[in-house]
Amino acid sequence: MASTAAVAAWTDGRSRPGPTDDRGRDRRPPFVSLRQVSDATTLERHELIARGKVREMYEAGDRLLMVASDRISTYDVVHPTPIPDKGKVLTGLSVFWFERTRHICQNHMVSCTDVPDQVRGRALLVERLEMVPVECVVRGYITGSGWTDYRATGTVCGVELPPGLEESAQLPAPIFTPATKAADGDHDENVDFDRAAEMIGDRGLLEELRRLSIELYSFAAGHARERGLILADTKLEFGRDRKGRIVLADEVLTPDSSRFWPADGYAAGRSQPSFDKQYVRDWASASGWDRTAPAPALPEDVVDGTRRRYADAYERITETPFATWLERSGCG
Ligand code: Q0N
Repeated sequence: MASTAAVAAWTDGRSRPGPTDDRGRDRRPPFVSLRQVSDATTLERHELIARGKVREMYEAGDRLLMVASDRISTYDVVHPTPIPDKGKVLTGLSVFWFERTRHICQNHMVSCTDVPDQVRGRALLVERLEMVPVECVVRGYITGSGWTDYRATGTVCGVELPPGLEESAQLPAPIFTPATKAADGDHDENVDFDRAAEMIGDRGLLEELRRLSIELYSFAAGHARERGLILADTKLEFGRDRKGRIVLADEVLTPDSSRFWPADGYAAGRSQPSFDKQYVRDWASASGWDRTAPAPALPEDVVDGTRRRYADAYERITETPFATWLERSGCG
């Protein structure tokens, strides 16, 4: 895990000059250090085993504790200002999907209540697995790195697509486009099926993961579409338990692992606004930030607007008040 690099990315000093006003004053919002970010969690009684940009994994006996923070990233850089409740929304959404997709695949969730008070509502106790070192991406629409690769080659991860697709177009059928962590540990690299099969050393396993991934995507995309959201794509991770069974892991079908677009106003031929982050991206672009670390602190109205969008996403997808999650997980 690239923990040092990931932490450095959001604690960097401000070495580069930023935008200035007409009298040469720095227009950037004040830099907020890591220590001021409310949820830079350290759980005293649990060993940290992995830290991502916005999540941490801790040891918990023979199990693991997966903790979602309130940190938010845009353009791959984490902002110093947390979005209150974001970690709880993402955890509540993962639990919703874990419970709704059991008929398709077993998953690693053990409990959402048997967790330390400090992280209650945004942590899950999970089964410890042997992870399959491939990110299982399913795309129903052509965007992001898929769109970049398609424009260059007419294919994505070796999957040939019809000519003449427009940006954000729906694909004739969802496609499986595996990715692996690049050498820098930070970026994902698209790979074709053969390469991914070689990396995990078991072609039959990858065929089964492709089948499960497409089934999970199709189920979730149908559910989302009935509630006014397009699920453009999603990234899934799997592992194997002690009995060798395939188990769905990580977070699932959250705005951090998937692209949700409002169906209202969707049109191919351009990029689509993200349901959750567009507010932050629009503000960040207008602020003059050049999209390199450190990311600017976010003003209160952007934080509040984004927080509302995350809660809305939870309520739209689950058709349940967000307060129900807070009560169920013991925060209420
Ligand atoms: C694991 N990662 C990568 C959380 C997610 N059930 C599991 N058993 C063993 N290892 C893992 C899981 C899971 N899920 C997965 N690292 C360890 C993604 N992480 C990054 C940090 O936060």
